[in-house]
Amino acid sequence: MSGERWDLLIRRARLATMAGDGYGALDDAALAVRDGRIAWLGPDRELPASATAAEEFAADGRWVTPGLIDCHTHLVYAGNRANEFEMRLTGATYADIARAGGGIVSTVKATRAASEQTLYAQAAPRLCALLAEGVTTIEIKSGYGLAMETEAKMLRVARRLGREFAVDVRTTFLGAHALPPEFAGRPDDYIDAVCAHMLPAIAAEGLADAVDAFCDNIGFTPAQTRRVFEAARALRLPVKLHAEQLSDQGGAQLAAEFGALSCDHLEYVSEAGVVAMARAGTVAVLLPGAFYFLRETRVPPVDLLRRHGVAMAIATDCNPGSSPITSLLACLNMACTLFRLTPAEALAGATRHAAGALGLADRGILENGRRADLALWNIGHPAELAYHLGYNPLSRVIRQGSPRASGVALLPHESEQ
Ligand code: DI6
Ligand code: FE
Repeated sequence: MSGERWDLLIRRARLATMAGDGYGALDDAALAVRDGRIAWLGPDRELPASATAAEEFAADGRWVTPGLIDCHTHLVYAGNRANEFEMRLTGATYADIARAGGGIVSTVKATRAASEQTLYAQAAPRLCALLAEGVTTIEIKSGYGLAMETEAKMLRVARRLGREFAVDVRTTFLGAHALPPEFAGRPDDYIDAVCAHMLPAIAAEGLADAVDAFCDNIGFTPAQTRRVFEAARALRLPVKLHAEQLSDQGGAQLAAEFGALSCDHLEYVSEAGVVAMARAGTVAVLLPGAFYFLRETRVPPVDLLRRHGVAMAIATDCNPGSSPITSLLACLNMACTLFRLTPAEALAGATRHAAGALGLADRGILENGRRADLALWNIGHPAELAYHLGYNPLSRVIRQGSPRASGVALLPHESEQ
């Protein structure tokens, strides 16, 4: 029998496979790729002698992890809210600013006024910052248009970013993010519009992979959220929820009832909410950047989530109001320092469990048959990915089996090889 013929073979690597608990570490390992998928991995000395590869390189002991996955972002928006940052530092709260007509609605004004090209041009550098840290899959939400055409505009920009940059973009329709000014005092009428017009049209254009809502005292009620979820279900779109960020609304139970992929934030979730998520297999997406930036004091109940076996993901929540952060590695650090995750939990949260939060079974773990989305790091131990703050040890990225170059202007490490 003739030997295997691979497209790419990486030798003398250390793998953090992220399979099972911990890092799933494999020392002195090799990993082979064929047709964009992992075709073989194991101890270097067990490589089949007859196997050949079109391209081969030695990782020289560098660590290989799954490509990072940022599973919760609002990356596409116009303008910024540095003025509100200043206001909050002199006493105003996030909720005060939102109630006074600032907050999300001020970004809505800027985003509505921006052309598609402007939105693209403002989002692209943020995306580049994330890609430079080894992100290979990113979720991007709408939610700053809050009208049919402007929500579609945001999602088209997100899709375009996915075409023009070497990254997989998953889009989420977040029409129920805030009440647009023209519906002031009429939230149920706005939810009618979301369910009857906006969502069906967005779905018909293929612009959304999932549907999200903001269920909170400054967002929408559980009853309104339920209607959005029913509309999503009718269109066979999976749901996720901004749940219990500022108060406990029972959003986690509601989302679990709809088999939600994830509940995100969760600072105020109750044990009943955690139990419901565990039963439904809903991932808890923790967003330490928003907790940090809003100077919150109530941490999500990490011990409860662990005890009930709820998978925890970590994401940037990149947005102009509560988390203007474009570093997933910084969020891994904050997940450990602020929420007391272990570095292994944090890394699993940006790989395998982030994949789960997006319903993507084909990535997030190094294993035969999974996508060959890989990040190579100049580190001595994978805990360093959560340990450093403001330092980027990325060496190179392989996406679907190919070295990443196209569309990414700033991969300084690419030339090293
Ligand atoms: N919670 C958040 O953290 C973001 N959206 C949400 O519902 C913040 C969005 C913003 O302030 O612009
Ligand atoms: Fe968010």
